Amino acid sequence: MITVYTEKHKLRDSKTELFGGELIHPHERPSRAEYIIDRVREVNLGEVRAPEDFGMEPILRTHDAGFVGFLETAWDDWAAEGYKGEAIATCWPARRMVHRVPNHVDGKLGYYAMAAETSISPGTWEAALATAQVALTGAELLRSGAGAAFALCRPPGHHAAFDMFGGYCFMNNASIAAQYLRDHNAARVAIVDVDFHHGNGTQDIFYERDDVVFVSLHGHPADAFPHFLGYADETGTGNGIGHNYNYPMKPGTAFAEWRRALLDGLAKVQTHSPDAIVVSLGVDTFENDPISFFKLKTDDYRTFGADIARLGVPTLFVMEGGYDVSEIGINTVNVLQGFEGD
Ligand code: 5XA
Ligand code: ZN
Repeated sequence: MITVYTEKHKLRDSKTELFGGELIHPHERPSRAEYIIDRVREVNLGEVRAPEDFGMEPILRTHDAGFVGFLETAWDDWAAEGYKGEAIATCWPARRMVHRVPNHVDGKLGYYAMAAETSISPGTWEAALATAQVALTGAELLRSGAGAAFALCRPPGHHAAFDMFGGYCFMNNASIAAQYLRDHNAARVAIVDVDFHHGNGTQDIFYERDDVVFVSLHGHPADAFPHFLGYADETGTGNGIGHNYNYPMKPGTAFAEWRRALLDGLAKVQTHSPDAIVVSLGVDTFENDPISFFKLKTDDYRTFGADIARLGVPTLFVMEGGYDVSEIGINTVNVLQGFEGD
């Protein structure tokens, strides 16, 4: 399996995450991707390839132009105010307030943020743009006939909605890839999100559509971020009714129960006969993950990689979360090896 990777992810190296009322060293840090690429090389998973440049057009098929323009200039606009720290949203268009885009960067941050833990720092835009190109390059590999590919994306993407960032995510890499596949001869695409957290951004982007099916397994929103989306009764709207499947699960969920949900979700995917599958691959389901509450073990990742392979559909894996950094490489690559039957 080809891995698409660029060192440009290192440009996303924020110093602060708002966590438990403190500004801490972020869980989402460059070493995550380094452990993964090291493991890819260690097991000789396959060629490691640099991304091609697809420009902005395929990104703007998925995200609001005003939002993308905001991300592009947010750090410079913030720095121009003379602020000393990293850019963090501090006020929102909450209930019964007006949803208009303000001029001031403080207002724009609140307008476009869905969570406050994610600071914008120098290099964030460049890294987010580069990782969207990683996802697009992976999608192009599938379009040109590959049975599988791994887009080693960082920063992650699945919380980024049409016009919102947060949850460590800026642009929705998996959705951008899925849209690219739709625009290049895939009539139907399924996105299977196995990250611990609900893929609220992906759900948002495709909620009204019947050409992109979304399946997400995640910590129950009553107990887990993003808290305000991811319930089982969110099944789609308009043409999208019956194309969104959420599997929220409770604290302490172990692999047997998680896998039952996965197999049910994969059976749903099969009923839609997709031409391609995009897997939002987070490994923060791991038993020792510091911010999550499922109990998957290292060998379980191989098992469910094989489960996904049994669908027999071209599959693009797109990296999302996972914060037990020393184990992230082995857990991630176990999925890919399980898929390949190694
Ligand atoms: O998949 N999403 C994540 O791993 C980030 C969660 C951020 C929680 N504040
Ligand atoms: Zn996650």
